[in-house]
Amino acid sequence: MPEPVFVPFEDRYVPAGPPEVEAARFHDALRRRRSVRMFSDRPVPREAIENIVRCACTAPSGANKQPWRFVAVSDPALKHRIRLGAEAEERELYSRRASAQWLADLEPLGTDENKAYLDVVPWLIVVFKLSRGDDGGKVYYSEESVGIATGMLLAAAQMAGLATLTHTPSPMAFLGEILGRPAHEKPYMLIPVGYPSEDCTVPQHALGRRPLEESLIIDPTLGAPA
Ligand code: IYR
Repeated sequence: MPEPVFVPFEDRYVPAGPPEVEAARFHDALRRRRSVRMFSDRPVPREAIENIVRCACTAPSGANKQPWRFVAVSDPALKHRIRLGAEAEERELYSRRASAQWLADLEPLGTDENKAYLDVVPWLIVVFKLSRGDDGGKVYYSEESVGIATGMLLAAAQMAGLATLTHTPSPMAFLGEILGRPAHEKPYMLIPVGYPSEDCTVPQHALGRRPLEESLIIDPTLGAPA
């Protein structure tokens, strides 16, 4: 076993302000993220997608195995095949698979099996979770690792002024087939990335967040959140 090597932690990110101010600033950007289903066809440079995925790849992962793959699609024919695959699964979901309760919970979102935005949006990022390393080696906490990376991807797109959607047509095997991915890559999420259309609307239902005290319990000795 090689000895672990430690190096000084020198390249630290030092923001201009104190943590409460910096976190509030970040929150002001993140709280305006919306799941968008009405996209513009306005192009997004490939370099923007590369930098957003770079951000995602900074995520921590079990034993630093980085058990993810991001496949970015801009080709119209490929996007269309993905749309057809997604719509086929969503048709099944809305007509058969979803319980009455699920359909009732979706009603305020106004979603249905029509996914026309998959043709319109300039980029689709398909996130895959690796069940094994590319060398066949083990990966650890891959669900958590890919979840964190995906969250960072959504935040990076938001900070770049771009909108996203966390789309999970289920089952997603069609994505691996269309994109010719190997068996150890499991489709995790389909994320359209682009600008919202001029006439974009978002469901009011999804705008609110619970009051902080319903999501955060602070050590009672410190009192209620401000
Ligand atoms: N995947 C479907 C249904 C759907 C499910 C949930 I949970 C949502 O929060 C939104 C949609 C679709 O995309 O229409």
